[in-house]
Amino acid sequence: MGIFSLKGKIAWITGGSYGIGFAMACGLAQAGAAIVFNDINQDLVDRGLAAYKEKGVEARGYVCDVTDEAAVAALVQRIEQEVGVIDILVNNAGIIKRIPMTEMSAKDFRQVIDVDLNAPFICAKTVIPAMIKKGSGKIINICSMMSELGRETVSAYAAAKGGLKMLTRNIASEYGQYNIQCNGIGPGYIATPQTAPLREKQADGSPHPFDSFLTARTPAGRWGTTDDLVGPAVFLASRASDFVNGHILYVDGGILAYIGKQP
Ligand code: NAP
Ligand code: GCO
Repeated sequence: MGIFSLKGKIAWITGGSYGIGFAMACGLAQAGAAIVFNDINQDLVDRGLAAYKEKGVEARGYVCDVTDEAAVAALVQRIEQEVGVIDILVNNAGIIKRIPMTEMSAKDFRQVIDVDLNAPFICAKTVIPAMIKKGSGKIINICSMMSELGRETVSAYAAAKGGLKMLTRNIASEYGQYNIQCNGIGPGYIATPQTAPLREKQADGSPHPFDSFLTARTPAGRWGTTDDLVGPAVFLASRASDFVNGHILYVDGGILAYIGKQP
């Protein structure tokens, strides 16, 4: 089997009904992995199952709120009974609330931290013991441009994704000795439902100001697509990355390298 083969591996993608998680899961399946995903309600899980089936991917879907530690523990136990030990965890589930910080409630701030940072901690701590017993494991945390940069209205999200970068490095530090690699993928701006508000056409049909700004700020001159994340996910899930640990792989078309076009 090639170094990118995932044949015989079981991959759990959190929040994998659509968007980035769905695309990465399909890529991992194409590389040979068995796919397990969860989402927050049965409707989303059913939507995901139908979408995977349409892609020819035999996925198993479960309802689970990844912020609920007991529910995650029960889900992992069920996956281990019904499918097997999880080899690859992709902490993909995430939310964003775009609110100016001084207008954001502590409740809203905590909710973003809960999903985007506490949940990856919960899921990782739940799968690691079996990975240690198995003698190997891959954890991929979906970070963000906001793991490195700030911008107006995304204080909670940036705090969470910045924390997720350091959680990634700490898991790599603490569990690398057990042949567990924990890395991050930092997508740039990707066209998914989460960023749809930033791409909405204006009333006069002109592009959203952020859309124009972002495209000019990206050397690739375009928004990313979910397919742009598939190769990086397969790489970090495969033995091709067995000596890569604690690394955040930015898939951003060059945004982080670029000062921006002179007006
Ligand atoms: P998305 O379209 O909003 O999908 C996120 C998925 O996670 C949805 O299915 C969502 O379900 C699910 N989810 C949310 N909270 C959950 C919970 N408590 N338990 C279980 N599932 C939950 O987002 P996306 O654009 O695909 O992004 C996926 C990941 O990439 C996120 O971590 C995001 O922060 C990150 N990211 C996105 C971009 C981008 O430009 N799109 C760039 C960098 C990083 P619901 O439909 O119920 O919310
Ligand atoms: C925003 C966007 C970004 C993207 C992504 C960038 O409002 O700035 O939603 O945060 O989701 O995280 O990498």
